[in-house]
Formats: sequence, structure tokens, C-alpha cells
Amino acid sequence: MLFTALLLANITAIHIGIASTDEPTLSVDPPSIIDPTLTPGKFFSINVTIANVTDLYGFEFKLHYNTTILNGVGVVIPFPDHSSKLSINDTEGIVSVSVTFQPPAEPLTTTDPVTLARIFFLVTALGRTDLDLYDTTLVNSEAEVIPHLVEDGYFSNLPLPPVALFTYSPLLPHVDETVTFNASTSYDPDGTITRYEWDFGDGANATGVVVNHIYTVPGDYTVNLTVTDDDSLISTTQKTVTVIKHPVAFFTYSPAAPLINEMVTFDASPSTPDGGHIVNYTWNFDDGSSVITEIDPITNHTFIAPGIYDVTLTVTDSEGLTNSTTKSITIVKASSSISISASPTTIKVGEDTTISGSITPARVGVTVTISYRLSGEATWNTTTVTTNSTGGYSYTWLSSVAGDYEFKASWPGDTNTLGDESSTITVTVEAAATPPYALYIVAVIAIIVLTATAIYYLKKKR
Ligand SMILES: [Ca+2]
Repeated sequence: MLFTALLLANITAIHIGIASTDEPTLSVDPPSIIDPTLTPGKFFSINVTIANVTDLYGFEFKLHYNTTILNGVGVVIPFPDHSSKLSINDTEGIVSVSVTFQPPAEPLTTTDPVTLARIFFLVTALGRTDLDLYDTTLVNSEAEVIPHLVEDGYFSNLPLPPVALFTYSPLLPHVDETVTFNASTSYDPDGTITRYEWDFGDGANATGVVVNHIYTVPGDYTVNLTVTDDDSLISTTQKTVTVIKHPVAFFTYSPAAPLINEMVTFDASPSTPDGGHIVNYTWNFDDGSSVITEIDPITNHTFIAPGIYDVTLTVTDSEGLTNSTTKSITIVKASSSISISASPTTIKVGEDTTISGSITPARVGVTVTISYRLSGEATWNTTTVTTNSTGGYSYTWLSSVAGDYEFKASWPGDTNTLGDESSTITVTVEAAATPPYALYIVAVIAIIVLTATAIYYLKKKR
């Protein structure tokens, strides 16, 4: 009668992988035996358990195993009052169990797993095998089939591969910086690691637990670590190492010799990011003005006082790296010129001449010093005049002594402009006026006539 029920039960057995249900579940416990120490000649056992069952009064199952690895050596049913049919077929690898409780046994009701059978194996070789429960049947005290789930088991005594793990430092290395790779966190669960091999992703390789490497080009590198254990099993892991490089700040400016209040153009476009791109340019003009940050590499600035300014450019790239460069810029005063002329340039003693000129660019109301001297004298006489509304000046000089006179003009400059001194011009002063030439001629003629007349009369007397 029980056997008849078994055939029907197969339909209701569902194999699942993970126990996460309140349904009756027939399981191999432990579900997985992975133990390289279970070498040939050793014994181990598994339990077949039932959980979440009510009113269990009989069960039947078969368990299949790989006979090249295991031999079934025994089955124990841990219930005192039952009848059973137990068999082990070591040719096909089948353990068959059929149990029916007998009075005075009570039906089994349990939530927690309860062992229905313990099965012993002898290990005969290295390998792996499923411990496959099938043809399972559960019946209650009324000989009714109890629907249930089934969970298979697994056995392996194969050597375990190692586990490859590594760290590296620094996490964001720069070009030409030493990067230390450390594989000491790698391990072998059933032995030891005998070899560490590194592929740095840039064509370079190394061996060893801890190795150093230097990248010379920025970029992303896939670093592979391969570890080998004492069973010659290998395992590989990889990480991407990003190598960065600081940008290089560089700028030009024009004009080369800027003047006060002259717009100076700064151009940072020759800066190079060396990986990524430059996201902004920060300028410190060293003149007390605000530090500015711009996206455009070109900016203009005007210095309002003469001096030497250490202009600093800082570039920031898309990797968050910065670099700075400084150039000393000399801001000079604008030059000026002062002209001079005399009108007239030749006068006689007692006459005057007008000394005039102008400052370029025009400077209004500034003091011009006019210096003059008789040629050959060591010292200059000076006088000052003030420029008019167009930057011109004028000075009237009255002569008193004949001779050649040198004149020059100068101004000292102002806050934004350098002063200048003119060239030297010459004014000729002649002696005072002489008697008229005609009168002189008449006098000479008269003398000649008188002389001639006198000679005539003297000769006539003889
Ligand atoms: Ca191993």
C-alpha cells in the first residue's frame, strides 16, 4: 500500500535550489561539501532531512552519486520504531531508502529540519558529484501523499583555486610617480600561493607579492594580477588604474613693455592639460586687484601704476589638478617729447626773440624749464614757464650782449609720463646798428674829392 502511494508522490516533488519556503522540504544536509581534505580513503556522511512537515509517517527517496568518486557504505535511520528497505547500489551509484513508521511511533511534525537518514560514503577519488535526491515520497498517517520540495546536495574534494586580490597606492597616481601594488591579501583556501604575476597594462610585467611600477603616460590602465597556488591552480583579478598628470601653465602677454594705463592682453592658451582638459584660468596680477578666474584663456588687464608685477597664472584641469606659473612684468611710464624753436633766430643786441615749443602728448599747466647760455659758458641760466591749454609754451627773451646763445627746454614728467629735454637750438645776437653804408660812401667820396682838389691846386700853383 505504501509503495503504491510512492509512485504518485513523484509528481508532487519539486526540486529547488534554495530553501526559502514554509513547504515541506526534503534536503541534503549540508547542501554542499567542498573539502579538498576529503582525500581518497576518507569517510564522510550526509543527512537527508525534512522540515516544515506535519503528520509524517513514512518516506522514500533515492540519492544518486558519482561512483568514480564515492562509494556508498551505509545508511542509518534514526527512528526507533519503523520498518525500512535500504539498499546501496555502488555500480549505478544509488542509495535507496524506504521507511514506514510503526507503532508506537508517533507521526513526525516539525518546523526545524529533522534527519530522516544518515548516509555514509567512502571517498575513492578526487572529483565532484551532485548528491541528487529523486523518487522522493512523503506520506502521512492516513497514507496520503505529502507534497514537498527537494534540495539536492553537492560534493567536491578537488583542490581549491587561490583567490587573487590586490591593492595599490596611491589611488590616483601621477605620471612618473611610483605606484606600489600589493597582492598580500590574496589567499589560497587549501594551500599556499606560489606565484604572483602582474601585467601593468602598459606592456610592463613583474612578479612578486609587492611590486612597484611607474607609468610615464597619463591614461587608464587595466592591471591584471594572476596568482598560482601549490596545486598549480590560477586565479586572476584586474583593476583599472587611472594615471593622471598635472597640467602645465604657460602664458604670453603683449605688448612686451606695457605702459601705465595701457591695456595688456594675457594669453594662457599655450597651457597644456596633459590629460583631460583645462577647465579654468585664474589670474593674479599682483597689483591689488581681485584674483579672477575665467574659462577663456585670453584676458585683458590694465596697470595703473609703474612697477614690476609678478603676474601668476593658475590653470585647473578636468582632473582637478592645478599648475601655476609667474612672470614679472615691468610697467613703465609713457614717454614724452618736448620741442623747442626760436623766432627769429638772429637778432641784434637789444632785440628779443620768442622761444616756444610744446609737449607731446600734450600736458597742460605743467612747468617747462628753459635753459640758455652764451656758447662756451659752463653754466646755464634758467627760467620757467607754464604750458597752455594745448600743451604749448612760449617765452620772450630779450638780448643784451652779442654772441651765439644756446637754448633748450625740459619738463620733469608726471605720474604716468616720463619727462623729456629738447635738443639745443642757437640764437645769434649781433652787435648794435652801425652808421648807414651810403653815408660812409659819401664821406669816402668827399675825402677823395677833397684830396684830389687839393692835389690839383697844389700842382697849379707851380
Ligand atoms: Ca589551492
